[in-house]
Amino acid sequence: MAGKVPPYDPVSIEAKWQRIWQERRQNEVTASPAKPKFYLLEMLPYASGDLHVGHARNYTLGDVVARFTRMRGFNVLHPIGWDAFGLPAENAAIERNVNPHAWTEANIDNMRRQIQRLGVAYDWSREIDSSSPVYYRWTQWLFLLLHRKGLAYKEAAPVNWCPSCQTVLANEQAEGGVCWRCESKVQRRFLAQWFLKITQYADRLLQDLDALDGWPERVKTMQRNWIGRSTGITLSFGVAGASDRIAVFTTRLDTVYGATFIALAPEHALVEKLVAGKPQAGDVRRFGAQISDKTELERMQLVDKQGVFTGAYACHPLSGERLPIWVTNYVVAAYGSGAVMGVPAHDERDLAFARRHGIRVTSVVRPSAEPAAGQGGGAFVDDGILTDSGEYDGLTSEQARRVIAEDLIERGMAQESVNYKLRDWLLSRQRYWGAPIPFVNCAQDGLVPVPEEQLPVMLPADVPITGKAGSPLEHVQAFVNTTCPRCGGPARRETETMDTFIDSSWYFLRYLSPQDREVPWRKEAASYWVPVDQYIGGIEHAILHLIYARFIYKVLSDEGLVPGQEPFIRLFNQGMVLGENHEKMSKSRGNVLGIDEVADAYGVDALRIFEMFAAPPEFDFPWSTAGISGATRTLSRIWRLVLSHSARLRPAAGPRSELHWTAQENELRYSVHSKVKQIGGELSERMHVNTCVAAIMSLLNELEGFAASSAQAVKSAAWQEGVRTLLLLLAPFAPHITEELWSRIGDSGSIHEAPWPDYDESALRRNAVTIVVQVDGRRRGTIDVRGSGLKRCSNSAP
Ligand code: ANZ
Repeated sequence: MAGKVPPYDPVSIEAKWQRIWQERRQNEVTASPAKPKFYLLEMLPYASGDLHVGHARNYTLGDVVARFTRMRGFNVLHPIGWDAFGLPAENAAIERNVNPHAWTEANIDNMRRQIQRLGVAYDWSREIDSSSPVYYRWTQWLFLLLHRKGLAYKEAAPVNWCPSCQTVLANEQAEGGVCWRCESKVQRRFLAQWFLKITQYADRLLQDLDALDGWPERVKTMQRNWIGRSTGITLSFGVAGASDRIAVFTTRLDTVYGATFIALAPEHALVEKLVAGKPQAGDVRRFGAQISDKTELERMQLVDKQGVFTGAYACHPLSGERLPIWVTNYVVAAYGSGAVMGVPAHDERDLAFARRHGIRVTSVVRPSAEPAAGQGGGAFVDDGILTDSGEYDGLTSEQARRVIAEDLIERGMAQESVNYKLRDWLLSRQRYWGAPIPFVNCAQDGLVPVPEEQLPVMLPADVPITGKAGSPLEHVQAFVNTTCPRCGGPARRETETMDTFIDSSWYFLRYLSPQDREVPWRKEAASYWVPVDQYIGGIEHAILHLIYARFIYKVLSDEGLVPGQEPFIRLFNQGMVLGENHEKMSKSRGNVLGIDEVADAYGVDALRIFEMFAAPPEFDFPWSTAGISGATRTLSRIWRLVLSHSARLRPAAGPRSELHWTAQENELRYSVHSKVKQIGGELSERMHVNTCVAAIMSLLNELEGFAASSAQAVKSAAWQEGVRTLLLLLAPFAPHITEELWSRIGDSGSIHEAPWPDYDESALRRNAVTIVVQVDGRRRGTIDVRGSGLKRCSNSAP
């Protein structure tokens, strides 16, 4: 009785429903304490232009979870906005002479259109833009709060300088000695800069990771390593012939008898004093000047361990031996005390250095198990048994570390100490397109914060941007010249802007009260909505963004402004979509596939289905034209299946479980309900969207098979229930086609507001009984009885 089915035309259906959803403001939510909440968030996108199919995967993944969770009765907050400040806009201004504001707005308009086209159920009434004054006013407020709490300070310090971006970079942005954005080699400069004291939170940032069970282990490990907590001993060596002492930090006090030299960072405070009047002074100064442009990280990674002798000696605190003091390129000033006891026999870096400069190598730890396996001329870096270590001979490394520490501490020559690799967050940028730092410089009062009621400090428009060193704001007299809020005298504004990572460190709170002019967010809204229940974003943010956001959240928590200690309960890192050639998508490789292109050709429901199905969501997968065509075919089959029988699929009356089912119907119901159970479980516990789509496709096969099995089949309530369930299960994945079909089979409300189907436990019991048939006491065969009918008989061999 199949009627004539119109062709599936995704493009018109998708546009139609997007318009209707928007008119109905269907995805807008309000806090309602009676309902359980779920805050779902994808990481704030850079407003950098076009979106490709890789972005589509990220937003679709979030959307599937959001729509599913909504159908399950949760009040789901799913917002979006734009990380709109930053270098790309400014670089576009330099390269193409466009206005950064206009460039950013155009990008946002385009990206908003593309994301809307994907059909993601965002609450658009909460959209934020970090470059708008209504937003950055609160970024400035946050900065003043940090300052008030003693967590923001200005200090002259060696900084990472990117010669191409013409700005300083935080350590996190200069990993490996290259700029995180343009990959230029980073230089070292000495400049007065604003810092945030993230180091004060190092222990909490570390400890609280343990309880984040919903985070990937990999990300937690990356954060632990980045914080780099190291416990050891700081002990001091006297300088021969002087009253000075050199403190060194070591984690291997057991090797102390093997120390044969002292290595200092070129910036170490004693260097000048040690070389004063010595013939080595010139060499030492030249060496210092030559390596001063190397960043901390670069120095740590140097292959070539170089140095110069200072001419001075230190006294070993236990053996009394004289140890030459060297200035080296591999000891960094900002870690520990900027000085190291060199133990070449047990440390690779020290060994490389000692070999190069003819320094003695004294082994003091031998392997506990003989013979030493595969030492091969390198340093013996493992723990072992002490030798040539005076009264400590024979102790294990572990015992020796404890005992020697106790002895030295008692003699006042050492103390326990903890060091961190984590550095304070360098916040100021010599750039235009960012939130101005709300401080002024007054000849009389020094650095004075701008009072809160005067915020925002507006970023002036129409500023010439040349890309030359120095902040563009320096040249805008109307901006720079102001009055001191304290004494009313003339003052100059700070002309630097903030690192954009501060914008994204708190944005998820602004979604709670995006238009509020009185407060950054309403406390009641925060206590209802936060923390974020599920956060989704790329692994590239494992350190930078996620550590900054955790830090800021802890500060806000200490102020009583947010509940709990952690902003993101669960974190998911989605994989990338590679080009069809299996390479990372990039403009230079020419393999970028835009959302519009694909949506025009196949529709976005097909795009969504394909991307969810192609691989487990944490894995990368290559784009596949065959794959997306397959997705379109699947959707067309569903279209035909439903519309061929739409009259039969109207909302049914009466509880299904009271009906009497045939064996074939029982089989079908078993399939339907086990899929409901499976998909619900997958989506709420993991995010195995790919197996969900596979289950939906197998259900489609069964429903088609059932319909074709007899002319009467489509009259079956079990089949009708199956098809309606199929649409409900598919709704989060393919929201447009399911909405269209739902409306065509006569359901009045939106499918996305329908409840997620429950599974019927009784349908999951297969009611199978195996009856053994015996004749004259001999087994003759078995009969499987399932549900209400005979299923299968088998005969044993006679
Ligand atoms: C002597 C020694 C002997 C060391 C040995 C290691 C092995 P982590 O775990 O990373 O904290 N060190 C200390 N300060 C340094 C600095 N400013 N620049 C470069 N290296 C520095 O590493 C601690 C070890 O790093 C310390 O222990 C010190 O070398 C070195 F067989 O002291 B050790």
